[in-house]
Amino acid sequence: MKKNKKAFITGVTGQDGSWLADFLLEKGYEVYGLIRRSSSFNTDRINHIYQNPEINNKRFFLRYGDLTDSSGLAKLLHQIRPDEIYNLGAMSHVRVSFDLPEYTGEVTGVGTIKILEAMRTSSAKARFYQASSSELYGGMDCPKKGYTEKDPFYPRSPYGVSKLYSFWSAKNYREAYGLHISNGILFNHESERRGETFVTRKITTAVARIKTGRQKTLYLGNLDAKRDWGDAKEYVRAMWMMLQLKKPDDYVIATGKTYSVRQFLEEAFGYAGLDWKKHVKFDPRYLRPTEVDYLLGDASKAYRVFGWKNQTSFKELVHRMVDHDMDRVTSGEKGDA
Ligand code: NAP
Ligand code: F7E
Repeated sequence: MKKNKKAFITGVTGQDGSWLADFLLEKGYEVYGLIRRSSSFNTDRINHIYQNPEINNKRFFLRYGDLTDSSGLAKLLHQIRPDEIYNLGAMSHVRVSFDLPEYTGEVTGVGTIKILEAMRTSSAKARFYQASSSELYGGMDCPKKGYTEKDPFYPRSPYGVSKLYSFWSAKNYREAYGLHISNGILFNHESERRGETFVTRKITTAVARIKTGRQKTLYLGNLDAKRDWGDAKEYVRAMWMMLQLKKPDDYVIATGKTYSVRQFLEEAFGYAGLDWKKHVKFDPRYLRPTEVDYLLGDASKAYRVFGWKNQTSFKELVHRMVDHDMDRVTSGEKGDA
């Protein structure tokens, strides 16, 4: 009988990790997720898996660890011997990275070397996915059709700089040791599981609270920034597709369309029958010392090589998130989807 493939996911409690765990379990994988010890529960996004006795401890396993703890990572990879490793763990908030630059470097940058080293010494046959980001580009001199894998990087935050270190570490380990390592350069992707401090979910949560009389005002920073926003559920599929290729490489994953934060506001509030101008106020605390003004990605290489293409439109994504938050607020539910 053919054995199930084993996947190891760092960041399994995050937006992407949780969607990826769903996706891989559906495909028949055994999934091992790295979880940080926390004084309160942080498993909202994976409770539906964790609390399912048919899956938990049969094909889904949580293991304590941290990207700053190399010996723990090495021990886990040695025990699990995964076929695929998805390095999604990170201090992923760009604004917060200006407050915690050193910590962000430790986790989002050096953490990648720690898990790459653990892989090299104990699971060299595994395939490795590195969660790289459109923040690498920095938003300047964007080509008309969007950034491709060939465009230069110019990160504009400690988060972006840390991801740059990880991107090049992943590439270097691929070239130096012949390992199967791919970078997915993913542009912003959102969903009903997006953290509530990122702008899209902050808006859709506020729409639901304002609509039901639970909140009056939404405080935001720069409304002019433009982002290429896609659907996280589709983006985790691209991660998996990259690891199924014979040859590792780096790929942009994006929709090829860009919208401003203001346009997101118009769509989300408008969908709920509200006028955003009556509710949104400016708060300079949400500005960044250096902003990424404009992001647009060109994912034609991913389409050409493995047939990946964005399916969900901007409108569909915004409406899905508003619908979810309306349901959540009206049913008094606390956690994420
Ligand atoms: P997220 O929701 O913020 O999740 C981050 C995950 O990393 C959480 O599970 C978190 O655990 C974990 N983590 C944080 N510090 C850690 C540490 N020291 N050791 C181990 N795990 C740690 O992020 P996401 O949106 O799912 O993004 C997934 C990855 O893709 C991240 O690397 C992010 O930087 C990158 N990325 C995201 C986007 C996007 O638009 N979403 C685009 C490009 C790249 P806790 O739950 O314990 O905090
Ligand atoms: O900001 C502006 C803000 O924090 C988007 C991460 O997943 O995607 C994400 O990083 C834009 C920025 O995402 C608020 O200034 C205005 O221009 O939702 P965000 P991000 O910075 O693009 C990339 C690809 C990643 O890799 C990251 O991990 O919205 N904005 N007012 C605001 N942003 C926030 N968070 N909060 C505001 O109140």
